[in-house]
Amino acid sequence: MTTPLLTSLAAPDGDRPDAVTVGGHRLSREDLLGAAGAVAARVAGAPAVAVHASATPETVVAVVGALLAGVPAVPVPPDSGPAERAHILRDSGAALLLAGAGAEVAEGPLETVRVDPAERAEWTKAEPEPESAAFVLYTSGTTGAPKGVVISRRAVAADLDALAGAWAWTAEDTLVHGLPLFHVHGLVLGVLGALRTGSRLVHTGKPTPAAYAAAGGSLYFGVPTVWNRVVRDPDAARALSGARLLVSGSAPLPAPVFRELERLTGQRPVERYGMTETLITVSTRADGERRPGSVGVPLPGIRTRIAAEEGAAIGELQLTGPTLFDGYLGRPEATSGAYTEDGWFRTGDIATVEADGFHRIVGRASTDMIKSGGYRIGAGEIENVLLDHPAVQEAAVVGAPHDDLGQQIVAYVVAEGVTERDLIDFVATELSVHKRPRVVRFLDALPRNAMGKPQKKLLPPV
Ligand code: MCA
Ligand code: AMP
Repeated sequence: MTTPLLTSLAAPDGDRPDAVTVGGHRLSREDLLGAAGAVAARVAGAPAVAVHASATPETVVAVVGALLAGVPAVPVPPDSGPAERAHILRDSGAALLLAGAGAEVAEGPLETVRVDPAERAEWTKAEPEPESAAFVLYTSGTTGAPKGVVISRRAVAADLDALAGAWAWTAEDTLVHGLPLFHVHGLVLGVLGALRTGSRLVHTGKPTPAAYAAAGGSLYFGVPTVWNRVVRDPDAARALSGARLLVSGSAPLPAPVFRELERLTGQRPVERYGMTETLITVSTRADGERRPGSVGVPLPGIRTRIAAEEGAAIGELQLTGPTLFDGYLGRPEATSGAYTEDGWFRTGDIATVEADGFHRIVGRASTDMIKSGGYRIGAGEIENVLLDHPAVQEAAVVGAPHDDLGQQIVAYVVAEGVTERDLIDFVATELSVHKRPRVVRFLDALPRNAMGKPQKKLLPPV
């Protein structure tokens, strides 16, 4: 039986002044609970609350405050462009926007409530039902605008407990990372995981090799791009030799980066696999073997299967278990489409399972889902913005292999009287900065099949 999400949040005896450090600002657990209590009092009863999710202590206080009050938190990427932001605020049904005093928040439809980490108020109400929503996290599909993924308190608690077991993650640890606070990786694992296990948290603001090296942690989280940058800075990498566990996830960790990490730090990184919709479901373990290119075994409670053609060993990875989401907000058809008839979640990832149960993720079923720097980006969302530009007649967006980012966003367009820079900047005016194409290629026409459907596989290489 999973304990409620926030039960272990209260300050233990001998509360540390630096239980949570974000960008150099320190909070004890008592500080955090007091400030979050003040937020809870303000937001209680709201259907949902948006959070301007910059990498600041205010974001941590806002999210914990919403969780105390039982109000689903909707993190809004702080760099999101107007179209994306307006969509998230409207679609989520959020009644308020929480932001730090110093945050520049664009005028919008919602009242902005300023969060002050120095405020104190006691919150004494009972913990909300485990089945109630903790978060609505917006994530891209292959087409259209991002969908709100509803995640229950029970799913979060179950996932964090499973990970704590797999990684031997305890209150003795100091977790270090600098990932964004609006996704599962940085926010759910990287903040709530530290709070639930009781470990200290050092958020470095940005996930730079120098900041990781200086933080002196025992447990480090990074996306493969972060680990790639760490191994390119051998002094920073060597400074991590004393850590207990280096964990990679959100995208495939290239085998050469795995080996370089081992050479420079003396440790083989733990790789784990997850999705916004499922949380983390498969991982190598602190007490188990870690292999390059392998994400390990299902966490306790998770069942996996490969939906392969008769006789084939490779196919779509499908899952069931207690960490799965409750559906896409307001989209019953998209939700049911994400499941098989017999109730398994279709990840859209292509995988294979070795004889000893180790899982390898070998690709995505759809070329329209891009992973760049660990960010999930839908090709369709960018194509729609490009097509809104008056000079663009046709657009096809793909993820092309990239040494540092895993994939980079490349847009192929049929357009006249416009430059590459114009189009990159145009996308950035509507969507998050990381959704900008890195490269724009101009074509006379998109390759199409006999039915007139664009053929992305026939696009010329970058
Ligand atoms: C970027 N830049 C550009 C362009 N794109 N400039 C001109 N044109 C462009 N098209 C700028 C950036 O704004 C930045 O500028 C500079 O170039 C470098 O950008 P970049 O190479 O992207 O590096 P970065 O800004 O240092 O970011 C790398 C990063 C970041 C830190 C690894 O991608 C990141 O935080 N990724 C984490 C994503 C994540 O948390 N995903 C988890 C999803 P300037 O330097 O001026 O800012 S959750 C998930 O996946 C599941 C559940 C799971 O399994 O975890
Ligand atoms: P997101 O919803 O942003 O969390 O992205 C989920 C996707 O990230 C998955 O469907 C996978 O394609 C990818 N992913 C996450 N972790 C890994 C990993 N360790 N190896 C390969 N792909 C991963």
